[in-house]
Amino acid sequence: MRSAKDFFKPLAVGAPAPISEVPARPSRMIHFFDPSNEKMAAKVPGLVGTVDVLLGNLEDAVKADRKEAARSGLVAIARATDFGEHTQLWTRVNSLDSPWVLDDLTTLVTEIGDKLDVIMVPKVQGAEDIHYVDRLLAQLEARAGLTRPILVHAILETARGMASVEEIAGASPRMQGISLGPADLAADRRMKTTRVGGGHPGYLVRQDPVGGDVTADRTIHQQDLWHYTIARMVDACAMHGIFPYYGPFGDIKDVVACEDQFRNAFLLGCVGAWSLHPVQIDIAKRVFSPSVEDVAHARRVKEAMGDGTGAVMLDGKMEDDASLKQCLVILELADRLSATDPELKQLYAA
Ligand code: 1VU
Ligand code: MG
Repeated sequence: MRSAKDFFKPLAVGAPAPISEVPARPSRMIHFFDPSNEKMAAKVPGLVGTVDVLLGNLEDAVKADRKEAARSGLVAIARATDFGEHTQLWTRVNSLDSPWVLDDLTTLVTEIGDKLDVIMVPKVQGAEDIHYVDRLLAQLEARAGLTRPILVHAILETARGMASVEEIAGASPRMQGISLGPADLAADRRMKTTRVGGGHPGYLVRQDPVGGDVTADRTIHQQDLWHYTIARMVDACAMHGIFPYYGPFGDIKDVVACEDQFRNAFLLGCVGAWSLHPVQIDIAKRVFSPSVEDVAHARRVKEAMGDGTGAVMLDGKMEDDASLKQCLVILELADRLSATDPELKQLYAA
C-alpha cells in the first residue's frame, strides 16, 4: 500500500512535485474544438479571453483518419496562441485502450506540456486508469523538463466508472475534476435513450386518476434522468476537493433545454459544463456565474449574521450558521469570478 506521505512525491525522477490543492480557476465552460477542422481551429485565437477553457478534442467526434491531424493541429495551435491569464488550454486524449493514446500523451506533453493545464481522460473505469496516466505523465514531464504538473480530468461514462467514482476522484493529487459523459454512459448502462444528455419525455410521473377515471386527462411531470448520477459525482468530487462538471448537451438548437440542464447541474454543485458550439458559451457563462440577486442576498445574510453564529430573521425567514455557509459558497464564487471577469465584477459591486 502506498503511504499517505508518498502521495505527494513525484512518480518519476525529475518530475515536478504534485500539488496538494487543486487551483479553483474559473471553468464555467469547457469549450470543445476539433483541431483538425480548419474552420474551427481558425476561431480559437478569437475565443481566448471569452471562454474559461479551450479544449482541443482528439477523441470521439474526430474521425479515425483525422486523429493524427487533430494531434498535430493542437500542437500547432498551442504553439501559435497566447492563451493569456484567464483562458486555460485543456485536451481530451483518446481512450486508454485506443491505438492513438500513447502518441497523444507522448507528443502533447513533450511538445506543448508547458501550455497544457489539464488532460481529460475519457471512459475511465477505475483508479487503475488514473494510476497509469499519473506515472506516464510524471515520466513525460521529467523528459520535457516541466516545472508544474499537468492535471487530470476523468469522464464518467461507464457503469464501472460510476461504481468507482469515489476511488477515481481520489486516485491522484493530479485529479482536477470529473465530467458526466451522458451519451457513452447511457450506452454502457443500456439505457434506452438516443440523445446526448438532457431529459426524455418518456421518463415521467403521472398524477393519480381523479375519482378513479383512468381515461381522464392527468398532469404529467418529466423527471430528471441524470439526477442520481450527477449528485453522486458531486459528492465524490466534494469529498476529494476536486471539481464536478455536467458534460455535453447535444441538441445545439434547443438553447432553452440546454440552459435548464446546465442550471440543474449548477444547483446540484457542478462548476461548469462543456460547450460544443459557440451558442452554448454564453449559456454556460450565465448559468455557472451566481445571479446578481443571489450575491446581494448572500451579502445581506452575511451582514445580518455578524460573527456567523446564532439565528436571525431576515425577510420572514430564519438564517443561521448553515444558511450562512451556503451564502459564503456563493460569495466565494462571485469573488473568484470577479477577479477574472470585469463585467461580473461591476454587476456584483452594484
Ligand atoms: O461561420 P463559419 O462557417 O466560419 O463557422 C461555423 C463553425 O465552423 C463554427 N463552429 C465552431 N467554432 C468553434 N468551436 C466550435 N465548437 C464550433 N462549432 C461550430 O461556428 C460557425 C457556425 O457553425 P454551425 O452552426 O454551422 O455548426 P456546424 O454545423 O459547423 O457544427 C455543428 C457541430 C455540432 C458539428 C460542431 O459545433 C462541432 O463539431 N462541435 C464540437 C463537437 C464535439 O466536440 N463533440 C465531442 C464532445 S461531445 C461527446 O463526446 C459526447 C457525445
Ligand atoms: Mg464519450
